[in-house]
Amino acid sequence: MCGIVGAVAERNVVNILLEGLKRLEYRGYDSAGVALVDNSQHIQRVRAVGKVQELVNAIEASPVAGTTGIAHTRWATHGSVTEANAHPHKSTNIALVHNGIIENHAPLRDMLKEKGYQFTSDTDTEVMAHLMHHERQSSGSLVEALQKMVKQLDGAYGTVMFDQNDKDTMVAARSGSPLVIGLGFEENFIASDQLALLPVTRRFIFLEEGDVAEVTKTSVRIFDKDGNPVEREEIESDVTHDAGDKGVYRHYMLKEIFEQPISVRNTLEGRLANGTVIDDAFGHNAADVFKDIEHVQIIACGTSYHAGMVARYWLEELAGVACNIEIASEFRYRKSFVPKNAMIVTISQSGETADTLAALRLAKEIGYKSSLTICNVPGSSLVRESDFNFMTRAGAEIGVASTKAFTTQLVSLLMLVLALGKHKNLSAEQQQNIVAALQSLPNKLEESLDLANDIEKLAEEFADKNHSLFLGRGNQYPIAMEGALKLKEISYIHAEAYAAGELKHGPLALIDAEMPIIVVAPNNDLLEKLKSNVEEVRARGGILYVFADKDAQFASDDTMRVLNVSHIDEVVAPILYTIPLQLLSYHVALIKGTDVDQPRNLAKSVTVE
Ligand code: HGA
Repeated sequence: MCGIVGAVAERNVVNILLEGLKRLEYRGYDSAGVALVDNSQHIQRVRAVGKVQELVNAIEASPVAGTTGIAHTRWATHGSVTEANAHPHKSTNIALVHNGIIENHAPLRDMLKEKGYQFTSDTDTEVMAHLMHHERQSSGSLVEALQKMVKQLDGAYGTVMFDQNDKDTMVAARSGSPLVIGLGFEENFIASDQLALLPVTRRFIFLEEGDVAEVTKTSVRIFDKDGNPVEREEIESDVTHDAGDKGVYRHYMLKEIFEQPISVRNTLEGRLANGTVIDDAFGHNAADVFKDIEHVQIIACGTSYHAGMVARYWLEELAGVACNIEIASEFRYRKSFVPKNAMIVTISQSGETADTLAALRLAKEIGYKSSLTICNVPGSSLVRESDFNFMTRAGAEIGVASTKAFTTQLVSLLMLVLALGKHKNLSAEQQQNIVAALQSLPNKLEESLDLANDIEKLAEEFADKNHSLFLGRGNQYPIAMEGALKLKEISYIHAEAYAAGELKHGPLALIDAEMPIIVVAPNNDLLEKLKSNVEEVRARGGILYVFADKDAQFASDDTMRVLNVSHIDEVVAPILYTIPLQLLSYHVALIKGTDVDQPRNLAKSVTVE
């Protein structure tokens, strides 16, 4: 999603801004821009459609410089992808960037037009620039104007701006979209993600909901939502931008697929002892709260939702804890029943997913007893707003299509099953078995990566297809869903997933030789049922690609290609079977020549609803 970088310094900040934007590229965007001011007190603005490199090229062709500047990568929500709609937006002396959506932009636009303001874009954001200009006329300072301006907004914003007539000051406001201030020596910064500022500082202040800030070279003043001056804690970040380099890999996605054995080791590290998960792994005193939990409500979107679906099978079957799962964008807009002693569990790679964050806030309001987030980004909004957090430790994930974030979410959720189950149905022996299965996982994941060459060959048969069907049963059904999502995301092939038992209730009508059917078939209690479903497909001329346990006794023939996956304890099988499906999508996309790391229309961290 959109990214923001801002700087106020003695030196020319243009390269700091451009480097910051490059570090935010992984989030996905469609256009980019910068606005700067220097002693001439005139806003210099450059915007370009496409990659940050297009903006860099434009600046090389006609250089701009300034000691104060703001920059933005846009992922359009209102108004098409054009240079005129790219941020920063201007209103005479004001330049402004914005992440989020202003819901009352239409009436504000009408009101501002009546006052004589002329609009040059179709964005919701431009109303903020003009409104800011309007309020500036009657305010003693820029920050006062911003405080008056945000009171008139409905919707979500992380916004940063400057006034060419007050050139050493940036002001910013946060409501529903994250912002972090980076502290330097006689220079200060602001960004929507700390990764953007790691080359210039490690000292950060995270703005809280409703905060308004004024940032100069030597000072930071923050006001809360009621306008009171507040101190926010300064944090020394230990985040590393290890993902800056693709190494030997052609794409970040492939690198991240191959990193999974290490990522999973990191997720497990220091959290298992004496045959179970250590009590404080979920936070100090987590066990005191967890022992009374009778119901878990999982909230997530996209890939994280699929991780949550697997967790529902585990929690009910192993821990004996009732579990519901719902997509965040649905949960947040309906009245739901709050069960007794219920905990809300949110899952998000970025910790900034707008719908998930809104769902968490709603859950707290309507009476959930406690909250836990499973998240990959320390210090993110979900982490800060939840009672407990469990970091997945996948490392920065740059590929837009999630891979290692998903498998580490699954590992984290299985550890949650241990943490809750030890107070419920899970015997010491079962806990030990799960721990042993988890510990065996990194090596098994390494073995499964050896399938890459076979899968590359198999992918050739997919590349000219327009549709595909993924089948699984039990806790492999969500893995089939995740496999279908991956294929859609990066190869643009229409892919659907079905619980295999549902085939005869409709989708069998679709089967023909042009519709590859992908089946995940571990050797479990449901194997015989799954084999019957496979036969139903074969009887109708379908071509099958089966990822099967080597003891499951599937044999390749004219209508069925079988790839054997190492045998693994059933409880962690969903994690293992994810890998071949990721590899399949990757290789199909490669053959199709799509943009694997930044698929069209998609963004990494979905900070708008
Ligand atoms: N609504 C603004 C900003 C969009 C955004 O934050 N995307 O992540 C626009 O459409 O320009």
